Amino acid sequence: MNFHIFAALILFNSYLSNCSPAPDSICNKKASYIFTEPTGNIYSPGYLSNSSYPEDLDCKWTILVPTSEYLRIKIVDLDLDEAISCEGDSLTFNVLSNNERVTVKRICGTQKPHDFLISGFPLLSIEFISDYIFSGRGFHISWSTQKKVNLCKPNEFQCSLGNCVPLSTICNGKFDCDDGSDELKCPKKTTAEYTCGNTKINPDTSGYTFRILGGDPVIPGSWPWQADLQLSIMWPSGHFCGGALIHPQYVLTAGHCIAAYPKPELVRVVLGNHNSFKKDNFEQIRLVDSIVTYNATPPAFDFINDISLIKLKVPISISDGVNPVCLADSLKPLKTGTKCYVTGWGSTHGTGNSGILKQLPVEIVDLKECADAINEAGEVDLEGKGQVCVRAGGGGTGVCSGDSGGPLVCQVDNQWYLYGVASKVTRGTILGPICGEGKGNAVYATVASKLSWIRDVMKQLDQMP
Ligand SMILES: [Ca+2]
Ligand SMILES: [Ca+2]
Ligand SMILES: [Ca+2]
Repeated sequence: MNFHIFAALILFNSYLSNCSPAPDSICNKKASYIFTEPTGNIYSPGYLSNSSYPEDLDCKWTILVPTSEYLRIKIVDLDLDEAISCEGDSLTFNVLSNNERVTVKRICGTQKPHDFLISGFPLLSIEFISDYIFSGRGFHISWSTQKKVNLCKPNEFQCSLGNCVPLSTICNGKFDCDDGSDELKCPKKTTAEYTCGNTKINPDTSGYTFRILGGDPVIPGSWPWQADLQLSIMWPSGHFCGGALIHPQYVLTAGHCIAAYPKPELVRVVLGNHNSFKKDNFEQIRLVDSIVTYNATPPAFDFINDISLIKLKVPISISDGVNPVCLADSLKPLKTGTKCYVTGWGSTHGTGNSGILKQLPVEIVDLKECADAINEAGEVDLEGKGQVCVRAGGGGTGVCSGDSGGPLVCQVDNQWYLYGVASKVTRGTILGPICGEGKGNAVYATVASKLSWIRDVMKQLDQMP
């Protein structure tokens, strides 16, 4: 073992186990079992004896990667708790970069991610944590080292997300990769025809339920512009904000959502999503080409005009469950009392259907009457046109953390128009964010006041090579 790797190991692990006992038995809070073999398997405790893993685990394994080789990780089997940010049980992959531990992937749930490569780092550390509720079958990981920086066979193309498709499918006009990356470097095609604000599957707007905090699950595909912004290192969800598809290649969201994750490579956008933990019929994953924030360069944003525009690397394909919404312009002003809808995967605080897209009917309320939701200095422009306020039905309903960036839509002449993106959905308190209190007021950044900006940015970005 050369000195550099040894020093890196010391940094990685506060205590090094001696490399002898069976890996399955090494699982205490201090030691990390170190593998130096070119291939091998790692199992969660109990996996090989068909029993679920114990509670309160913190297991660590480290794999050394020979210089100028790459480490291929395959998740052979996976059965852990599922949570939006894997806050229950989780499997985390860390590398050491400039003497700092950097997480490259965190997974949970039961949906196996594609194989992935660790390249350019001398070692990989894997950490498995379990909490006190629910244990599954666990996991089986296999690894191997290889000399080529590619996961696919010679006659295959490697998609950005890591799966392989035949070379003949590149630029054939169909999206063969989950993320559409087989159609990325192709001569530009004219954009597919579509009618904005059109739903092939109609949302259920029959009832007036008072219960996204307490909201009702939607009919899958009935809000076809709903975008799910996810942290790219997380799997299967990593949801952190919502968004609205306004063109096959553009999504609007809130500026403050992007402020937290200001680089395109940190964000993955999913259209047609319904259940955060299962693959849905209409689902299309897209990576991000660029992000532009109104009035600011991320990570800064404008509290009043809280909007960012995301350009996707590859346009989505229009389907029954994925279709852009129309942009509201000043010719369609909102009257106080208009009934509109908000949608999102935001926090439900135990009101049910966590991880499922929910809808909530809201009423447009006068901004000045909306003071309890926007009482923080510098965050409100009561005279301006940058914000619109909505009110849910009361009784602890409303939008909440995680709904930010999501759409406020109203139906005009059988078409749905985007009037705003969720900007201020919680009220900061010393106990943490509160939502759904009082009448469930929430502030949305208006779209009509930023139409010319949106069009200018799209024009500029489309002219870029
Ligand atoms: Ca658990
Ligand atoms: Ca293709
Ligand atoms: Ca899904």
